Amino acid sequence: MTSGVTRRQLLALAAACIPASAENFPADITLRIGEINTDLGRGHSVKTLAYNGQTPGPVLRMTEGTPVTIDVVNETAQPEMVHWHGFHISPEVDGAHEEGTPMVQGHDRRRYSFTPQPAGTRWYHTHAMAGHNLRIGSYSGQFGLVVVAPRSDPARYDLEAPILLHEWEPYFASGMDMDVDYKLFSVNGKMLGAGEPIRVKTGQRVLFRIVNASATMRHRLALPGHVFTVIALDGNPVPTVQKVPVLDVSPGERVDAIVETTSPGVWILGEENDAQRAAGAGIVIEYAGARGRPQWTPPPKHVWDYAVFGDPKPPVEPETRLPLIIEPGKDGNLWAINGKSYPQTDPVWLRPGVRNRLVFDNRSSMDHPVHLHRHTFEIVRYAGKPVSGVMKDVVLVPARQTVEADVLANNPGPSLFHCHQQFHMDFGFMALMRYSS
Ligand SMILES: [Cu+2]
Repeated sequence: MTSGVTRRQLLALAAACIPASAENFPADITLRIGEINTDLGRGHSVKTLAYNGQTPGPVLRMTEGTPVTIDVVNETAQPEMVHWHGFHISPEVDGAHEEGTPMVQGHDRRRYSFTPQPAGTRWYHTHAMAGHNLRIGSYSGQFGLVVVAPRSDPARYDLEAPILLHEWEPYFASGMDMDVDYKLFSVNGKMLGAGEPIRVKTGQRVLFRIVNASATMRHRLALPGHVFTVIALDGNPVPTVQKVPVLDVSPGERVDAIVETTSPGVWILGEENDAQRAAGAGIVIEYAGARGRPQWTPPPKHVWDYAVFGDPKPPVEPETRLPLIIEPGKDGNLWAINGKSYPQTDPVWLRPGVRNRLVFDNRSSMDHPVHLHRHTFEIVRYAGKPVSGVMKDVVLVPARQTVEADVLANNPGPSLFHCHQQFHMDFGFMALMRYSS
């Protein structure tokens, strides 16, 4: 009667009888938040907060539609919060306490369980407020890439290369505590020339998954001798695949770009800005057999335009329009939305099940990368020009311009909307979107 039943099968049967609600089975992924001393290279090391002893944190791989459990172990004394950026998940696990996700208290742990969707280049990062403390929040090393694999893979490539941009040693550049600048820059946690190069061979298709994990800075990247074929923005495939010489990535944004390796040599994939590149903002791309100093030549002048990746057909008309006026705040608040600063901002009421048009009216003299949690929006008008089919979760709203984006309200619950510039978010630029009944 025992024939065919192995000890392993008996153990599996026993395990299946334990209620899954208890945290008595190991999580798929464990993230430990702790302080590290990270070596950026070139004689620089910085003390920071990071996941699993490394910055960036580990690349996490999930599959669209396959449930995942993540244990977050907070080994610091302060409350922390991991946000799953670009996921359509519930507010209890999204990672914003304003939506209702519980904080992970100091020296405590919490389990996040969700079903990842949609597929694409996503990322995870702390959602803790920083205020004037430039050692915590998104100024720290708490960020990492998540690749959510589609059930069937449309992208064809030979090599995948994550590129995570970050800065270190932040300081207040002006006396007004408004302008954060940095001494050091890194790609994948290393200053240019310090880490391992990305090793390629002639004739490959390399998929760069670029994440701007900066707390405050927009970046422009180029790779001399090559062009980028942009296939996705914020992880979502674009309707029109386009070749561009420069990628422009605002805080929170992602770009998926294919590079065909047709120019043997040793090259710098780096920031267009010379001073930032000199301070570490780049990584070496090395062809097999190539020798010599990494080469850099300035890219041609290029104006980044989301619209070139769009669909030529006009956007669909929305059911409702929601104005969001962005202005400097009053009474010590730096920023306001519709005249009020967070936490006083009025909720933005989404009509459930329909296309809601968000009208970002930036009446300030600064650009703002605005981010909506738990949803994807479609850019429908950018600085006066109609666009369609470009699906994102962060959009740069330029100074004195209006940007319109449609959100299909199909993921009920409170959803945070904020500027991804940490200093703006921390000083008023945040509101909750809610579903009307
Ligand atoms: Cu902003």
